[in-house]
Amino acid sequence: MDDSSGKTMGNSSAKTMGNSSGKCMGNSSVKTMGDSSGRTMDDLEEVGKYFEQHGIANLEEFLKEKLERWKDVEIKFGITGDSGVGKSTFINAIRGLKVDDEGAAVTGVKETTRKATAYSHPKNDKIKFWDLPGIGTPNYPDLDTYSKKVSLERYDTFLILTAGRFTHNDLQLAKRVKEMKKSFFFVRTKIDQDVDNESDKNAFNEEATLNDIRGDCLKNLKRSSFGDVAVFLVSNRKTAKWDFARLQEAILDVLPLRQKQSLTLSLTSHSKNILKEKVKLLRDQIWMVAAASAVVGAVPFPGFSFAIDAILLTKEVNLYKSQLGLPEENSYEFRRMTPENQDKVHKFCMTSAIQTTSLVAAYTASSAVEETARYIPFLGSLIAGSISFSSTYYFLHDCLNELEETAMAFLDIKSTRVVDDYVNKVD
Ligand SMILES: Nc1nc2c(ncn2[C@@H]2O[C@H](COP(=O)(O)OP(=O)(O)O)[C@@H](O)[C@H]2O)c(=O)[nH]1
Ligand SMILES: [Mg+2]
Repeated sequence: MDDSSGKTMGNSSAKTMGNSSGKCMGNSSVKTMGDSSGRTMDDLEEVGKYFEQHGIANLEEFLKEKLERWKDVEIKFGITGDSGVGKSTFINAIRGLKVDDEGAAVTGVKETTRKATAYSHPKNDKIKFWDLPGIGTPNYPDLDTYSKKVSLERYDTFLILTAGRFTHNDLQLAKRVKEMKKSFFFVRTKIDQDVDNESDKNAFNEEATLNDIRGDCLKNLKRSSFGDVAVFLVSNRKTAKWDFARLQEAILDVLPLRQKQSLTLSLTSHSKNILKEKVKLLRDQIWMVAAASAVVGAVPFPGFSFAIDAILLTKEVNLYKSQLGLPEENSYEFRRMTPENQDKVHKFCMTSAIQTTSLVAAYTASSAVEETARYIPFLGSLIAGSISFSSTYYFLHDCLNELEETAMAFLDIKSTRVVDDYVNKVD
């Protein structure tokens, strides 16, 4: 891990130490999650060049392909730690799977000598979580053998898991990873069990318990000169609590921009920070969707003064809903939303081309053409100046804003429910 990622991890952890829910997890990672405007400029220039060379022909295809490109970025995670610490369960949790879901990693199996196994992310098979053997297992007498056998250099980021103290071998491994200038994270699992065990005591104080565990881990790491790193206290069973979401955010922070984008859009939103990050990425691509849609605008719809690619827009709005974790209409989760939020989701339920066009039509009167004018140098006045482009652009902006608000409210309900369930159990 390089210095900057170490600092990010250290800072964010210090601020949120002992907090017990996703709600209190601080804003630090939003700031450090990187600015994607550089990416937008790169994309704009690339599209501009294409437009210059090829004109409008095939621009729509080109943009659509670009919109899908995040799925092609590969990321490999090495998940290591002794048998039974919760590697397989963690992999399932970060993939958003329950242990009995199809394709979930098998958990609770005693294995001492085994090979590395890869699990793909369910939303993106380019993202792989490699369940690595713990370095202490008999097949790997020393670090060199281990590094060679599991091919350490193949992975982008490592997670070193323990359910107690980090072993000498864990720490050796972290040092090696650091030498390779790769990032790693120390993760202490099964926090729910620790809290449960302590909760029987009269003087139970969750924050004090967490501080004790964290303090103990840090002491353990300090002895091996890992003074300023963070330890993430997680429960793979209660991902809405403690540091699980913050760990996801910290992982995003250390990835290069493209990988970060890819992983962000593949993750389940366990926290508002991740949700915000998703919205930012989706917002950054609105101009591409609007341009692709406007290119189609050759044949206007009867009764409308503009033409759009309704299928593309419907797909984009559905992507917003699924990315932001909004439930399908009529699902059990949907019925648990407030009527106002249900209405907001329903408003953007576009089942026919004419319905989509009508929704977008409401934005044709928008006078804020100035904002979209900044795309003219790249997309040309033909597209960027068109009524189809600006209407679609503003329509998607508003749609994303409203869905974001709804998703935030929905996330609140969900995390309150998790905390309530937990409190009821502890009581
Ligand atoms: N309470 C609790 N149990 C966990 C957690 N993580 C894993 N487990 C349980 O610990 C056992 C071993 O987990 P597993 O993922 O198979 O460990 P692995 O050998 O490192 O892959 C299983 O029974 C899991 O259900 C956790 O965070 N909290
Ligand atoms: Mg396992």
